[in-house]
Amino acid sequence: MSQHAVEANFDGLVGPTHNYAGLSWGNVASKSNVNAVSNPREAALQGLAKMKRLADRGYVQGVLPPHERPHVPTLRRLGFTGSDAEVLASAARKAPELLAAVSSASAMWTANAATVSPSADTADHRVHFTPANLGAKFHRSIEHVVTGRALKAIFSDEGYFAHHPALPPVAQFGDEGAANHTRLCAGYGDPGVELFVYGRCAFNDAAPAPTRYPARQTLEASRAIARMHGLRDRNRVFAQQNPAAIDAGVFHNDVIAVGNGNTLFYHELAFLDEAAVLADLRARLTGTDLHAVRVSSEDVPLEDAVASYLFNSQLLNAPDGMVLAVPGECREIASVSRYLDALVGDGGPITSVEVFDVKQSMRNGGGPACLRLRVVLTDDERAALNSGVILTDSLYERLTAWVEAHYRDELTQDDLADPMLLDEVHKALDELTGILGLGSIYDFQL
Ligand code: SUG
Repeated sequence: MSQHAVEANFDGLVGPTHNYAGLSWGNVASKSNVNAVSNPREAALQGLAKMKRLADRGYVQGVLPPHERPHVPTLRRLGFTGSDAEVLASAARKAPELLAAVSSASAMWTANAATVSPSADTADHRVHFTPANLGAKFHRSIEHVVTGRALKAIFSDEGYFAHHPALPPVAQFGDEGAANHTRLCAGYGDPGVELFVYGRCAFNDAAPAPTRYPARQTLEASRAIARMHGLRDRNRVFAQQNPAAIDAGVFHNDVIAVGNGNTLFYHELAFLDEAAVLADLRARLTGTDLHAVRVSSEDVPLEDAVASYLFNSQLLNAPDGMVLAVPGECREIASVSRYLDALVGDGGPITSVEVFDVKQSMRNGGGPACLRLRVVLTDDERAALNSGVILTDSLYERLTAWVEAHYRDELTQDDLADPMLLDEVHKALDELTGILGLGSIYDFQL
């Protein structure tokens, strides 16, 4: 039976150590901005402004907290000893690449936080969450512990919410969460089809795979999550990403496709077998017909799609159709800007475009869609969650003041070893868990 449900978007609040360390081979923006000076304050305020604009438009908007960085416990696990200040100084001297990795604010990209299956799709009719192991990159592989704690603190009612541990931390189960997962449905409360997109098959060496850049998500990981979440065959489709797209810098599927409701907006080079993906979706989607909005290479060459992050947009229901919330870079690239102008007038499902400035995040390869985790919730589930994380006018004001009080406006790689930075972060995050009503979720608090 279908219930009224909404899509809530939980954005990652950018952490105080946001920096450009060039940590993500395969992510063109991350590599090309290595060692640039970041502005954590501006980054966090850009993120909050995006959340506020969407909340003002009536969308349910939540906030997920940043993580404790630099993560000193990880440096200790890697053999650094002494006081916290000594650990930081010694890591900076002997292994600056490790200090950079444990200092990344990458938890801001909450599309990678977890895979979420709405209760309308799952066997036990609960919302299921699996934090992503993010095993492809060391700096991201340390996120799932605190992500899991935060999700449990927010969605704590076991009558409505089920939490699974991250998959085994090996490359064969590489899992990147919702960045490789999108859901198509008639209404949000109706059973839907969850599309899991993987980059390679881990247990089949003969299967096609990219040759230049890594494929982060495996078929085996996607299948395991679908099993854990209790999805039936009619509720899920597995599709392989086009290896050539990964080799062109499409490190997650959400850099080349996005779905909402009955609409899949994608580039013609997104999937290895486009026709099969569409046929599989059509065969399973009930109560509506699939709208495939296909962008050709002729209209938008793959490299323009990667540079503009056209597909890393949020596709949201609007009163008169759907709105595409795009990053500002889409208006700076001629082919993409032209395409968007034509798209809104073509009589299709996407009826408007809104531009968001998330430049600080974009320089690390994170657009509007990377910054949010979608959680479809029925009215009862929404009433059951910890509402301290839902953005209201007053929470927005408190968070803005909190950022202004605690964040620096400039951060370089050298600053990461500054013991004062660690103190600032602990103080800020301790205050934040109070503001959001999360209890203790950080190692330094436990
Ligand atoms: O995992 N960048 C992130 C960007 C994640 C984007 N998310 C989605 N597409 N959903 C990544 O590659 C770069 C950090 C640095 O280089 O400092 C980074 O981790």
